[in-house]
Amino acid sequence: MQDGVGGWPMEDLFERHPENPVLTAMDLGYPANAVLNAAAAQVDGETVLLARVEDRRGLSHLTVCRSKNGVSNWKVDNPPTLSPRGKDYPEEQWGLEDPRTTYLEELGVWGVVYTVYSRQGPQVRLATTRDFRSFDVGGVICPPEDKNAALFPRKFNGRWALLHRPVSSGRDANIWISFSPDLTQWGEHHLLMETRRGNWWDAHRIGTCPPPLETPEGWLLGYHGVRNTVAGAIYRFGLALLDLENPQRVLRRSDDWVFGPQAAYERMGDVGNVVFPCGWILDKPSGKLRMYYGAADTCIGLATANLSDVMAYVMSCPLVS
Ligand code: BMA
Repeated sequence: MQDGVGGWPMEDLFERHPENPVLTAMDLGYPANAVLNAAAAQVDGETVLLARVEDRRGLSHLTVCRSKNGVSNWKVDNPPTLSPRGKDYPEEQWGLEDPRTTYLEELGVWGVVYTVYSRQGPQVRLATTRDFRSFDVGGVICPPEDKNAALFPRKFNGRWALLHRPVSSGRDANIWISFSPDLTQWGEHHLLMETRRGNWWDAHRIGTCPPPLETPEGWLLGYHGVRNTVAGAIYRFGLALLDLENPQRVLRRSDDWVFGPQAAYERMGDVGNVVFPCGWILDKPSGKLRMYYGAADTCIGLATANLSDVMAYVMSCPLVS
């Protein structure tokens, strides 16, 4: 399964787990089409994935999957953890998608931002939870068309910060950063990073992947880049580094993608040629970073890296002037 077709197999920073895909629709214990694009957290000694599950209507909900080793024996919430709530919430009518979660130490809660999908397009909703068992579901914080949101874990000069991807019709899809005093009112919108156009791997759309990770060198930002080809879009993953105290400054950006569809389960599926990480977990004692990603919009894979290798790589990337 490991090697895909074509392409020089890169000396990947991230190593695929030999048991990939680690979670498939067959593991859910209820009928579903696909499980993909999961937020990830380490809670009370367990790996928690808040996974997007696409049902057999084509609509998605979010459900918690727990595992002691983060690889197998998933215990899956059934009924699902968060589902569209019916006619009083028309903004959710086409489903809930692609969550990212960040521990907000000051508040003692996990912030979860996810896409809610309506006739007017995708938007971002915020929920909070202490344990991934009960959730306080808040309002829509980014109106359509917006998605791919992720919170920073701490405030900057008294304001929370959010990465997200607003799009207006016919325009590029770029990463923005916004600020809020209370997680509810968001403003001070700033364009953070743009697509590179032309033949670049991140030519057509970019969006934040897992939430930014704090390191001594800066905020490690993982993002997906999309290139449209005559055979369809290819979703790959690259890195950038943001200034630690002023995250609206991009310091470095990788020219190359660091993770892309290679294995058969990434090349083939409902939407082939897609890797889409929404969560990573750092084990501080070992420095191992575990990244969970949607593969071909069908299943979930796990890839690991040493944070020190990732940082050495990102520090070798070109400076952004
Ligand atoms: C993006 C998102 C993801 C999806 C990807 C590939 O626009 O909607 O949920 O994994 O497309 O289809």
